[in-house]
This record gives sequence, C-alpha cells and structure tokens, in this order.
Amino acid sequence: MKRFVMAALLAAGASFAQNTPNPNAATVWKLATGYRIESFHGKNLTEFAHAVDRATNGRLRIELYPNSSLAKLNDIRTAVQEGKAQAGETIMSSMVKEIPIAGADSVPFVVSSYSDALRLWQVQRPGIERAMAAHGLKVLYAVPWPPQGLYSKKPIATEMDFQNTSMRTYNPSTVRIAQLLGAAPVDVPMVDVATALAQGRMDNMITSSVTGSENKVWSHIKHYYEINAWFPKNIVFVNAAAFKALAPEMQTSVLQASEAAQTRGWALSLAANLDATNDLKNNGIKVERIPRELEVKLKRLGEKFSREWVRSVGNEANTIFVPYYAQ
Ligand code: PCA
Repeated sequence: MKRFVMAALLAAGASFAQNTPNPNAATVWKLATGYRIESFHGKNLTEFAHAVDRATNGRLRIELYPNSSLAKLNDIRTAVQEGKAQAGETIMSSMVKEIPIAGADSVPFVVSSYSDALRLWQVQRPGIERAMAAHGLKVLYAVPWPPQGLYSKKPIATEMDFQNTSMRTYNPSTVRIAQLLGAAPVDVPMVDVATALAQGRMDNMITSSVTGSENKVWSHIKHYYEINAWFPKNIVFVNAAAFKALAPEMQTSVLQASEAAQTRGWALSLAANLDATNDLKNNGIKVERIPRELEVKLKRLGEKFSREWVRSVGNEANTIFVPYYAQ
C-alpha cells in the first residue's frame, strides 16, 4: 500500500513538473545576422550574447545564426517581426523601404568621422526607435562599419572611368550612387564578393577596408581610394513581445549588455579599420586619394543624392539633418 501511495505521489509530481513552467528554465532567443561571425560585428555579437548569459545566470541564452543562415540579410527585419527569429542584426539602410529615415547614414559625404557618425546616430535613434516600435521591434544597439571607400580594378582618374563598368551594390543607396556615376549596379551580398570578383561580375565597389580585406579582393582589385563617403551602421534589435516577456531584471540586463556592446562595437570598428587598411596595403593594393577634381564632382553628386533623399523622406529627414548640422 505504502509503495502504491509513493508511486502515485511520484506520478503526480511528474505531471505537476510537466504542466508548470519551470521559472529557472532558460529562454532561448535566436539572433539572425547576414554577416560572418569572425568579423568585428560578429565578435561583438558573440560577446553580447556571453554578457547576457552571465548577467542572467544563463536564464536568457542568445543563439547566433550568422551568414544569413536563418534569414537573408534583407529579410531579417521581417523574420524578427514575425517571430521566426527573436532577434536580428541587419544593415540599417536595408530597411529604407519601410523606414525611410534608416537611410540617413548612407547619404554620401554627410559624415566623415566616427564622432560625426555617433552624433548622427544620436539624432537618428529616436525616430528609428519609434518606427521600429510601430513594427513590433525594439532597438538594442547600432555599430558602424568603417568609412566607405572606392575599390576599383582600374585606376579612377575622372568620372568617365565609371562608364561601362559594373559596380557592386549592397543596398538601395548604393544602387542609386552607381546609377549617378554611370555604372551598372550589380547586387552582391558581402559574403559573395570574392566569388563575384572571380567570376568577373564586378569592376568596382564602394565599401569598407574591412570588407575588402575579409574578401581578399587583392587578387583582382589593385586600387582603393579613401573617399570616406559614409558610415553605414548595423542595427541589432529584438521582437518587442519577446523582450516584454522577460522578467524586468532580465530586461535590464539585456539593455545594459546592449549599451556595453554599442560602446565596444564603435571601438572595434575603428581598430578593425586600421588593421584592414594595413592588410590591403600589405597585399599590394594602392591605398590613395582620388584626384581633387573628381573629389569635387563626387561631392556634388553626393549633394544631388542628399536632395533626392530629403525629398523622398519628407519632413522627417529634417528631424535628423537639422539638429545634426546645428551641433
Ligand atoms: N560592408 C558591408 C556593408 C558596409 C561594409 O563596409 C558590405 O559591403 O556589404
């Protein structure tokens, strides 16, 4: 009899354990990114996930899905919105269709240093937060890529040198810039740059020292012009409902880890730029300035782009550029 009661009690205990959520069980967030984990953005994400794990005593685990393995770079925002992933990292300017002000950091020649880039982010962030909240998303942090320079197989002396070339693009802004330069835009995701070069699908591109170095572009490209055109940012965000479902102290841990990741990420970006520029030089790429006359032309083209951008975004563009230029 005694044994029967014990067995019944154990069975009841087992079913109780199955039906009641264990308050100590870990919550798992899948974080989708379109970029490599070995890159500085990826290292920063890894450190962010560790910091969250430590701060929550393992109660929130963030699993990273790099290289567009869970969702393609341009689909990551939607994937997080729809709950396919709880969190994501994408390049902010990939969201311009739904969130026009996300394109502010790809307007050429507005920002020319990391400190300008940070000022731009400070004035851009409230609007981005509002717009992302309207899509059920919460912003965690943003980190810039190093300044965007011009890579070319052939030396570039005048704007005529872009005619009949294929320019690799990675977002709507770079497509428009290629068009304004008279080049044919070719969309190539960052992880495919080496292949596209080997296949002869592109002659030039505007991107960072880091992206050129990581893709070892020197077997095909010999010229890199530091035109410092813009500082595009990656943004890391989470599904707002998933965030709200966390206990308040875990929410605080995530926000603190995000702030630390943002600070660390900006420093990593700066350091990665120096290392990557040296790497380009050491592998035989000529790192130089473009001729003065062409620089003036490019700046003028940047102004044209900027006017188009302000017109397409409307009044919200002023909420960013007016305070940015006033400081
Ligand atoms: N690298 C990414 C985005 C900006 C950058 O520097 C790319 O080229 O796709």
